[in-house]
Amino acid sequence: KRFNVAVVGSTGAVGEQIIRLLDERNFPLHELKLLSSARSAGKKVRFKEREITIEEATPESFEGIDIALFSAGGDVSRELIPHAVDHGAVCIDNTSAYRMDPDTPLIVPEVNIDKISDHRGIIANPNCSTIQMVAALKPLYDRYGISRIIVSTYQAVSGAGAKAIQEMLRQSKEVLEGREAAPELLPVGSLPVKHQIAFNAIPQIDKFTENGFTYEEMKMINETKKMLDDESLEVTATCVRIPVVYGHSESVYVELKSDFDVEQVKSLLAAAPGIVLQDNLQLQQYPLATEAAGKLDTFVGRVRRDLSNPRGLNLWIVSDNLLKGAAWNAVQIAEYIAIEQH
Ligand code: 11C
Repeated sequence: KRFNVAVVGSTGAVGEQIIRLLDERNFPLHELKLLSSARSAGKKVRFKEREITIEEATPESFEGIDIALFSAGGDVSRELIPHAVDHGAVCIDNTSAYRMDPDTPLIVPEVNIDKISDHRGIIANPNCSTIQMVAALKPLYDRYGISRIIVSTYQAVSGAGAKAIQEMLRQSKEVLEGREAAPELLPVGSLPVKHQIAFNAIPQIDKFTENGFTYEEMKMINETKKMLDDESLEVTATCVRIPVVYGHSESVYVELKSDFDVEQVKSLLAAAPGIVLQDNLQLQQYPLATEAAGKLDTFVGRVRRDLSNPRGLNLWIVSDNLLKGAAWNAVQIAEYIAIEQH
């Protein structure tokens, strides 16, 4: 079977990667429809020796579509996904709109592919910083159990979109030329106060919720519990934006429920699907955002036992936030749907 696929948000940082992956991985396509806001409609995109003209996404765009991949922001998803579902499409949503909806499975294939069929037309793709963390922790969760996770993130500007990349590069140039860096977008486009990202670290990703955590931090907490199907899991997160273009890095401390052997932990990680262990201290080998950029895997290193808690484990987890953190996880889900419906 070949599928009619729509990509909503075709010109965005994630949409572009989705289109590239569908092409490179030879997804069984019948027709590919590229959709966007009215502003980008009319642009042409090269796809397998031909050009596809981007069309404006409307409720009628989804007639005849089998699979629709959304990455145009939560508001667009909330508005258009119900129409796409009415037209019979299975929607893979890359925004936070439906992630915590009890009827919507939240899927990282390496973690909970068994839940992929439990949908009513919508499958949610988790937040980028959550995806790479749960992908790496799942083999440890299954083998030892996890009682507590403490994560601090070092997140790339591309997570905030193509404009944030430009802002970081522009500010870096301004600082290097001895001028004042003019913040225009980060930390959050819609909020009035802006901070310099060049040569800086901003401990705010997304807006603040009432409890003092940001939405990004709450996504890591809530989505992790949902995917591991464990409300008793204790999770705390501090999410920080740093001047890196591609690749989120995470310092993760976990408390395991049973005794572990560090070498066995490394073996489990090395054998886990989608995980690459990079941990050789003699060679100063550990995951780096510059090396993870452009790759589909999640990289784990600096694996070591905590000095005060023998069941505490420290890890450094890095992945390309636009790929495993977004486009690749979504295309992987689409590939599973294609196999299922074959
Ligand atoms: C960031 N994690 O790095 C965000 C981007 O809920 O899909 C992804 C937001 C989301 O800014």
